[in-house]
Amino acid sequence: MNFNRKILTLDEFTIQQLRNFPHATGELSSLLRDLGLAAKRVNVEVNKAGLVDILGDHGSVNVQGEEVKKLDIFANNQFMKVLQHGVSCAGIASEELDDIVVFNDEISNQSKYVVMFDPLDGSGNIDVNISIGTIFGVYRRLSERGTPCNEKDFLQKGIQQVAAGYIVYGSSTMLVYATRRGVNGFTLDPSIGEFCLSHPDIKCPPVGNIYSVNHGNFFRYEKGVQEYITACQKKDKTNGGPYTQRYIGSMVADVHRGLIKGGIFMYPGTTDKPNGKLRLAYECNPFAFIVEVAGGRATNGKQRILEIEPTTLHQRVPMFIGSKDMMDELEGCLINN
Ligand code: P6P
Repeated sequence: MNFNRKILTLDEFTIQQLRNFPHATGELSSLLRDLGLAAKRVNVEVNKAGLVDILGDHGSVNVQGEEVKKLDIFANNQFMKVLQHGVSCAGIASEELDDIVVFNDEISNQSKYVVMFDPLDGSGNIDVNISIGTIFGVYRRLSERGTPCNEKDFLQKGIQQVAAGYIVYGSSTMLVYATRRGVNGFTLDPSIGEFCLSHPDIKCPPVGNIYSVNHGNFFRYEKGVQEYITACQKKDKTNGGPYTQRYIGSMVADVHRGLIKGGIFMYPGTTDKPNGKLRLAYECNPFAFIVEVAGGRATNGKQRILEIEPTTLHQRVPMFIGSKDMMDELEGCLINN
């Protein structure tokens, strides 16, 4: 084992990246460090969720009409506060909040970025100890610096993201983020309380053997999706298989696995919900940015997720994301039906 290998913390890594771009202001590096701090605070509560009265329903319902777990609220507040008290963010949008939050103070109004996040995705799994996660996307604001940010700052195409990432609170806690320069993963070392670079320059394998979809909806999917799922089931040694089906019901965990090992994750539209369930702004766009930078693809079945023109803050889109070759095969099935 190479004991001399320098372990880069998230802070050291972002500062190193900053040194590579002398003209950079450091605001993005500062924002990413702020998100890492909030993630560490959320991780503490997620890890002891079974021990304190932070489990269970909060009794309220969010804008999605879903029961809000106490950890949802805690996570939302941690990410919102750390960004509000930082120097890089003018405002946020969150899955847990009906409207945007404009920080509207002198320093925040001068900030360059806005952030959209799902503070705790997969929260339905909290009580049964299944991996959950935080997802975020960072945009350069369109509104004039020195003024409060506004709704238009939060209705940008995903292609406009300057950075995107997620935290997966799983067997270990990892923070993965992408800029246009690449995707890097950091694993939390509890002994020092720091995210340490563990997965440098992540590339999504062009093909994998895992397909991830909720089979319970099979007969409500469009024909092309049914055809692709059936093709996955028919894979064997003679045609690039066999494939395995894995579905955790926690998007962060399912997509993270595909990013690292290769594979495809699908949350298609159904006959009763043609736009599916996942939200464009703070679930689909961040992951589409990350996976595309890593060499994969992400579409709604018809166009790149990153090219979709948002119309509302919480709009839902069908989501297909993962290894390039598997996405190409899916596209063939969709076009032919
Ligand atoms: P279903 C979790 O609630 C979530 O938003 C995603 O994390 C996950 O991929 C999806 O919903 C699971 O939805 O309908 O398959 O249970």
